[in-house]
Amino acid sequence: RGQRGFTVWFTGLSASGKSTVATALEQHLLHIGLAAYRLDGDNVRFGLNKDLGFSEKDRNENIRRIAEVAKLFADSSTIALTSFISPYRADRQIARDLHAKVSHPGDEPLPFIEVFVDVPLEVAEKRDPKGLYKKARAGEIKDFTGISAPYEAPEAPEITIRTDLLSVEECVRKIVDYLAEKGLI
Ligand code: GGZ
Repeated sequence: RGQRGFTVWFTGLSASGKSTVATALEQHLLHIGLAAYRLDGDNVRFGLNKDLGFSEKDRNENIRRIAEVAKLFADSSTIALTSFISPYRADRQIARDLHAKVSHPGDEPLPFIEVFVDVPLEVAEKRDPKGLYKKARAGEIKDFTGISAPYEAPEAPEITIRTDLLSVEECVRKIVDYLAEKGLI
């Protein structure tokens, strides 16, 4: 049996470090010869989902489509890595349930690993690499996650990483160790 696909679903605040860790994880997986593909705002929100904004309804639809695409990648034996805020618990549950539902009779469900990129809001706000928190505080961006829109932290993520306490390499190691322990890689 060859490599099976699965989805690693990162969730966390803006500037929590999702994309940084997902990118380093992708590099690691490619380096050890596994097919991995990262979905993030840069390749999804400017293409497939360019019709969507940041209202609750649009975020629901953003995540729904991303979950469908991640599942297609996983179904093609690729490791799908998604890095979106995905602030609503119900939306992440929909993504998880979608992976549990087999597309072809007799198939195994596709594993779904939720990674909570957990940093305190103060840390993310202090990083503020794009100045978005500052704008949100000033009222120049409405519905900004953590400031004027909710972030519902996961209750039972497979993995939690603190990017303010661990290095990027240590975060990747923690995820890789989990995947190896589960026999996924
Ligand atoms: C949150 C926003 C917003 C609002 C623009 N709220 O740090 P970034 O810039 O690069 O990543 C954030 C990204 C969030 O898009 P997602 O598709 O991950 O969000 S969700 O899962 O909630 O649908 C941020 C930028 O877009 N951004 N406006 N109002 N983040």
